[in-house]
Amino acid sequence: MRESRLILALDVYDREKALEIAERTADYLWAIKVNWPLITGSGLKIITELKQVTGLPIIADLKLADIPNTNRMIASKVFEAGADYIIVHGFVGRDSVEAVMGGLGKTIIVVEMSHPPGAKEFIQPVVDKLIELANELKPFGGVIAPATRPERVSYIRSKLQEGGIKILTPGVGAQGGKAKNAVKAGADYVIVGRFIYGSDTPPREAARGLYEEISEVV
Ligand code: OMP
Repeated sequence: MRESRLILALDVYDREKALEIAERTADYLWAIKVNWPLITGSGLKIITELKQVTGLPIIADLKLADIPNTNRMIASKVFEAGADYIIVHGFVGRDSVEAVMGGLGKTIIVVEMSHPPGAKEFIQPVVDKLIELANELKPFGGVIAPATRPERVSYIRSKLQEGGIKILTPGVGAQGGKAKNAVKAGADYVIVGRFIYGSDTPPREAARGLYEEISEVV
């Protein structure tokens, strides 16, 4: 089986539900992304449990956007819990991102967001600066770019220097983006939540369908 490029966005509150969805879909995933809904609903220990149960990399999507000391303090506990990656906002500045990069795991920087029209309001005008920051701060886990706008993924890909900076794209399914189009535009990974755990199709089948769709174009 080809290595997966699918990341499950596990945005539920409940521990048992999260573990069940993770177990059922794990065969078709590269990683699991945990966000505030699950951390506030089930506690930080859910990161440790998900890692033990699935053996997959865990991305903590905290979108950290604070002063360096606070970013560092939060990241340290989250890496200790077993997270392999943490998502941070770049717009707060280089020092705040570097504070997270000094930790145990890897950092993923938000370069452009998926939601219309909010993403266009403040972040899109500074995307070039955020790409510049990403190019300067490597090595790290990657950048976030919008699957809802594949043309922006292509643009971001064209501006990122060669050398292993991965692009992770949310916005497939519930937000209207297509996995295939994001990958064709240059995404390395596709992040999907509700389309997997919140539709009529059982989560394992939905994950398998996305895995196969992505495999057709890579
Ligand atoms: P679904 O819309 O249910 O597939 O979930 C998308 C996931 O990706 C959620 O966890 C969002 O918080 C996250 N996300 C976005 O949807 N848009 C972004 O611009 C950035 C992220 C993210 O950083 O993962």
